[in-house]
Amino acid sequence: MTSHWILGPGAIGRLLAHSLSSLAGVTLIGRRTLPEQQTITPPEGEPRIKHLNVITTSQLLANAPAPPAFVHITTKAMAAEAALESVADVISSTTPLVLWQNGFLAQPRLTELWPGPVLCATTTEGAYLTGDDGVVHAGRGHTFAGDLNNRHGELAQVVVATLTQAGLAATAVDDIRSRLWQKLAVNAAINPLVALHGVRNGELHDAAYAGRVEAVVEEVAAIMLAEGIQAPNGGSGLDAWLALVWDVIEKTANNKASMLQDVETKRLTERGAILGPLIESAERHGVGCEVLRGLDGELAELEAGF
Ligand code: KPL
Repeated sequence: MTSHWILGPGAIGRLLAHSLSSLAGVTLIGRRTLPEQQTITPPEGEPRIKHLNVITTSQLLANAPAPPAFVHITTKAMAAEAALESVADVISSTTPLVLWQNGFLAQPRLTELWPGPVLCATTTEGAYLTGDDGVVHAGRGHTFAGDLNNRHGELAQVVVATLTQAGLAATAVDDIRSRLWQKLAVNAAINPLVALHGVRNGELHDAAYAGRVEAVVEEVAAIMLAEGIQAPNGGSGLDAWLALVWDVIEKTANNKASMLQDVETKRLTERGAILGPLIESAERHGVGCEVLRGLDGELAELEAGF
């Protein structure tokens, strides 16, 4: 049986563990002890309890199981590198990694750092935790996977075939970099504003926020152009980016965005992985980014109080 290690027992990590456990050996690894009896509530149907192999990093290091065929990293962006470091001594340096982070921070760093193949995944699967022993698979989505240098297409095919067989529809792509930046653009337009104002995504339509959304998207569209990222849905320029952002806001109107959830629970946000690459790119290309810098500063101030 192929074995998959999953570093990071958050919502996506646990969804992945439940899904893959029917066809592969799965070890779910976290920093603290979690129950082995884990419940998943699928989008359709009743909650199901499963026994998962859930262990802490210290337990893994003290008594490492056979090395895995794949390591999935499902931590927050800023914790991905440390998560990999924590198991690097007990896996082969040729082990393929699959990175599931938001933004564009962990992906280029680990692609450069890790000698083995590094795939990146971006998903629209909806999932949230209900406690230490439960995850709700709130909505089915789609996962795209590929590597930043397009050198591991066959491996990406293997991974997406496994995911699809496990019930998580997935496609291998040769433009994962653009897809990660497109998701980052949407996250930058929604996450900081809802987190700072404590509102659900749909409230960004209100007159109090709509202008700020458009100001962010204006900067983001100029950065994407400079960075050579294709505008979404075959469109071009600012209008295409605005249409995408408003469409996501509409479709996720009732969502509490991930950054708002972080702020509410006084956890550090992913601003470094979402706003960081945009600001860095703007500076590199000489494009204005005062609005993005302002949001980053406001979030930094908020986080300083945690
Ligand atoms: O991906 C999201 C998030 O919450 O991080 C968005 C698109 C903003 C939906 O809530």
